[in-house]
Amino acid sequence: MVEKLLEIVREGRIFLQTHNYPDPDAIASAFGLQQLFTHFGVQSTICYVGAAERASVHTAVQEFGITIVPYSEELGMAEEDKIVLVDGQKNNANMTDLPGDEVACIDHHPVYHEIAYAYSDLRLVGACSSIIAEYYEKLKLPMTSEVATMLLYGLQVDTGYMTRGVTDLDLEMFPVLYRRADHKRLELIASRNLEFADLKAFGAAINNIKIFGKAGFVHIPFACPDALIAQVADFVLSLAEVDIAVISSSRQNGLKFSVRSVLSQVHAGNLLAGTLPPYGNGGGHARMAAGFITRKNIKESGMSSGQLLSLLHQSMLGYIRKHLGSSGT
Ligand SMILES: [Mn+2]
Repeated sequence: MVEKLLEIVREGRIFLQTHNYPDPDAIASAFGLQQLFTHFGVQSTICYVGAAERASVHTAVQEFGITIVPYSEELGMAEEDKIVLVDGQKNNANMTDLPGDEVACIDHHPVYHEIAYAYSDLRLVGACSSIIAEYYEKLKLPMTSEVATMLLYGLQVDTGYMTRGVTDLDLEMFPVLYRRADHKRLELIASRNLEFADLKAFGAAINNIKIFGKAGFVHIPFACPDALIAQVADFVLSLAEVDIAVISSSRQNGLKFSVRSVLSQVHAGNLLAGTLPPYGNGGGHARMAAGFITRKNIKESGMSSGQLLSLLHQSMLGYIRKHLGSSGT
């Protein structure tokens, strides 16, 4: 019950930590929760690691005056400070371990590391925004148009405009948010989800794509933020020939993966969880997943990142073929 969470945050310094490189759902959930807390006189700081440089997030943050603080030592976060994790979980590759105490976790991703939080609300729903929206309903709190618009945006982005991973909770929260949202502002934010510089990544995708049966593999030979890789993955998936998209991007600290699947036989999360170890790890939903291999692990593999990548593509293809049966690729 959310009442328990309110009890936990009543005392101490409260941080709402989103996953690294927060996306619209992460920002919306943190913002919604921050505003919910203020109804009970609880002040909190939204923080994250990485950058929130994406246009989609940037425009929303500016439009609604949301204060999000990139983590730095200047925040003076201490061990006794309380962290509420939002849209991600402790020990995930995309959730940096900050000095504070992770007392709570609200997330919609599968659980890969069992952690005992004082409060946890982990549900496999389409968006974390839906969980936060339900808190307002349960507590019978008024929701501002800013919060409703952001939560609706988060719900729409994470579910591909209600086309993937949609659960009953998402369906229940959609009209609640829809009626309260400011659709003019939502349209403005949603219309700015790409930047000129992003076209380079789409260009690389167009030049480098390899298609085997229903699977499309793209390697982007430079660093891309998570959200951009996800957008490239959606773009590749939109090809008529492709039902499973595997995108990777070379980063200074390793290799980042994003997978999309519209085939029920191929679970995107299991595909990464089943092929990246022992070099790296990954996981996620049936329809979308992410993974990472550190630079250190690439080195220890004794292979170049190109060699490792083609090995992984082979094993992913093997995995896909096995799960599609002979009718597949
Ligand atoms: Mn999310």
